[in-house]
Amino acid sequence: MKKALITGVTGQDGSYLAELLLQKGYKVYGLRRRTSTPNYENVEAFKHEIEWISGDLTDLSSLIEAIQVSKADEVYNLGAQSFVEASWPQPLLTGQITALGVTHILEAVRIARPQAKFYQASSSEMFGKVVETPQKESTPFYPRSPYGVSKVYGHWITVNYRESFDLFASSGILFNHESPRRGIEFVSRKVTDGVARIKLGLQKELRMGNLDAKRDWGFAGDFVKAMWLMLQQDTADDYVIATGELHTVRELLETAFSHVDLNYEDHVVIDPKFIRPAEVDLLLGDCSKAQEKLGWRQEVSFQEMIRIMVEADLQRVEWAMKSRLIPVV
Ligand code: NDP
Ligand code: GDR
Repeated sequence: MKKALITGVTGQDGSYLAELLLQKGYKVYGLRRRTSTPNYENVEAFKHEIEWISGDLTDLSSLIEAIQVSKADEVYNLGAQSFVEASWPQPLLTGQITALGVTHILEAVRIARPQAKFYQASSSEMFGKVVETPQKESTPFYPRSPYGVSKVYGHWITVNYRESFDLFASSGILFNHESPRRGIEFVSRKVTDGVARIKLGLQKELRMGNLDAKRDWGFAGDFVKAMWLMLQQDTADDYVIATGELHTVRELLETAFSHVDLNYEDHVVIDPKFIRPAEVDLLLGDCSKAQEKLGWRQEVSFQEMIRIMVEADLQRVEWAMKSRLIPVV
């Protein structure tokens, strides 16, 4: 039985990856950090199948212990302070987790289990300001936020450990991917949750930032398959994972609101609070390398994904109203 250790398992991607690996017959170890109220929302349905290990990406000894206990064949480093907007008010914390945290986990692998295969969750945010489009593995990085800068560090330290210590360390440069398990602050989920609340009469307006930002949005369930495929190769490498399709935030709003027969223009209010100090205007990926070498393909379209997310939020908000967890106004 193969063994995998996942950091960030309670997050969106970690939960889909854990589910995928459990289906494939892996023993899955999940690193969880201590919180006063544990949050298992994303993994609720299969949390008893996960072997939980306490640890934190800022604490090297806990990571060495996690690697020793799990004896993992595959280590997926998905843990991060992953919200771009929060990285300006919390740049040091972001750097400690999202940048230096990668060195911590790589050190744990190097010291305790150098034969393990390692996956680093790199990001299209590393491309930042448009230098070339579509963006591929060879496109130079120009990050535009403390988060993006931290991910560039995490990416290069992964490459460096591969070249210095001959570790099997691969990076997936993933473009935005969403799902009903997406954190509520990220734009897709903020919109689908807002649509559900407006449709069910809980609120009238949705306050947004830059509607002209363009992203290449895919479905998280498809993207975690690429992570697994990267660690099934004979050699470690870096791969862009994307859909190759571009949409504006405005199109995202149109798609989500029209699914419940509403017009976004009647509800959306621009709030300068959500305009970022430095914006990434356009991210569009070219994933031909992953298609050729990994045989990876996207399955869920943008429209289908937004439909799934709106439906899931309608159900969730309706249930919360019925259970009186959300007051009916
Ligand atoms: P989420 O924000 O949903 O999940 C982040 C996870 O990291 C959570 O499980 C969180 O735990 C954990 N975490 C945070 N801080 C620490 C810490 N100090 N030690 C250990 N674990 C910690 O992110 P996603 O699932 O969306 O993304 C997964 C990874 O992929 C991240 O590294 C992200 O930066 C990267 N990425 C994501 C993309 C996307 O579009 N989703 C695109 C490209 C890259 P807790 O539940 O306790 O908060
Ligand atoms: P991003 O995702 O910053 O690309 O990072 P996010 O969904 O937060 O923003 C996407 C774009 O939408 C614009 N936007 C808004 N964003 C939010 N969150 N809230 C708003 O009200 C709003 N209005 C407009 C943003 O300005 C931005 O241009 C995500 C994260 O998952 C990272 O961890 C990951 O690395 C990258 O995707 C790829």
